[in-house]
Amino acid sequence: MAYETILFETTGSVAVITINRPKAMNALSPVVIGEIDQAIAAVKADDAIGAVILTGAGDKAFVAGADIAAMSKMNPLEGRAFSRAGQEVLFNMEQLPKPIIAAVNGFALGGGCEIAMACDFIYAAENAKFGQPEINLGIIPGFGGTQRLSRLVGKNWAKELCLTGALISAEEAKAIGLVNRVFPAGELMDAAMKTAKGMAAKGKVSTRAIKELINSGYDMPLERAIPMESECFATCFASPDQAEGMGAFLEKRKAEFKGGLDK
Ligand code: CO8
Repeated sequence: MAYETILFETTGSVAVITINRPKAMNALSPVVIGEIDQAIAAVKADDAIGAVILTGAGDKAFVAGADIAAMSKMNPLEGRAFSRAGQEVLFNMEQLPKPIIAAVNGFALGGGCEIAMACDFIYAAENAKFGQPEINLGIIPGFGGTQRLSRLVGKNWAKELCLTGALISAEEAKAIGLVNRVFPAGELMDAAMKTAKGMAAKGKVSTRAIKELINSGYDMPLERAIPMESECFATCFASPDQAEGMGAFLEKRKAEFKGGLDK
């Protein structure tokens, strides 16, 4: 598949999607959004890929937001269509049965922070900056920022970031729970790749179940969410990975998970 605004590469079982508009700080235009969606669909369809890294080209920006030049010409209906299209892509990322790491290598602002939050977790370079500065443009976050941010860091931090438009450092983002780990810039991709490879080698049925359970159970009352875990736990016993994982433990060898994943 030929892409115009992203790079799509695979290293063994890991796909790396790089948003590639460094001159525009990797801003998300409608074309970028569409191409990320195509790349996610390609990952979903490819059984050889077990994990994804999403990053930005260059050393300044992960994604500095939705494309302000493109948005400046939108009427309300186009604005809503753009917002909905972006939100659908982020849902597709969340529902992908394979883990996605956001490797944030610079500015992750507005839509950039939002797309990072739709990944399963965020690794950041020391120079990364996070923020929801839409309020400075007379708009609000439109790719889920008011919702995912508060779920990740709590209502008070979400309000401070969205209402002030202030940027925070990678270390501050880690302290409030937005970022999992911070690395020197030159070590970010190697660290993300190591974690992605490790996750890609796990059983696909267990990986899918864990991602689905944590995402969908998060907003549910515990008494409804916990039984879902039992059902998924039971399903794991239908996968060859369960026999392999437990067999390998008992035989004191490393498990080799080969179970498939129905799409
Ligand atoms: N969109 C388009 N172009 C951008 C963007 C952007 N978000 N960010 C940077 N650029 C461009 C600049 O215009 C500039 O282009 P040129 O060289 O042609 O003048 C180039 O990238 C380099 O940028 P700067 O010269 O500004 O570089 P600095 O290092 O001085 O500053 C910053 C970097 C701090 C990242 C600065 O560029 C900035 O503040 N960018 C805007 C950040 C922002 O406000 N982001 C939020 C956008 S709104 C949004 O994301 C809403 C999401 C939901 C949408 C819902 C749909 C309706």
